Amino acid sequence: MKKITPFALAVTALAIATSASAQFAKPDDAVRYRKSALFVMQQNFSRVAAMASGKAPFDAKSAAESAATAEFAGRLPWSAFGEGTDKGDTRAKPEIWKEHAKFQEYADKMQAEMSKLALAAKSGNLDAIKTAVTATGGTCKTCHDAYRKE
Ligand code: ASC
Repeated sequence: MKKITPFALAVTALAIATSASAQFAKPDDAVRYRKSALFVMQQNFSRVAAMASGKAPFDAKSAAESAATAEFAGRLPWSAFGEGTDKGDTRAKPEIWKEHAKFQEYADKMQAEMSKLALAAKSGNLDAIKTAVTATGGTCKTCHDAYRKE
């Protein structure tokens, strides 16, 4: 068996530590990745929001599935806002890279509210879903107002 050298260990450790930011071959891929994840999240969130507002008939199973998918997709975009990905086909404002901690705080808040929405949808309680949709939508808007171009 081949000996595992300290160098190989160090390379592996570094690869694991940087995998979130190094998973993209080029900046355009990071932009596409985060936009795709946000689109999947938005499509699923909107489906639940339409039920909450009465624009679509309430279907508990569909609401639970959509909210769970939105919750999962909502975890994905944030690792794709690494250094050097502020250019290209993006509406992301440069402030994101200057105030990264605040941006991440908004992202965390959205994920926390989206998790509550997924729980509410799993419970099938439409009133709880309505409350959670409003809270989650508020976190979307807060971040867009600060960090998304028109
Ligand atoms: C959506 C969507 C958003 C948020 C936001 C909530 O469905 O596309 O960006 O909700 O409008 O205020």
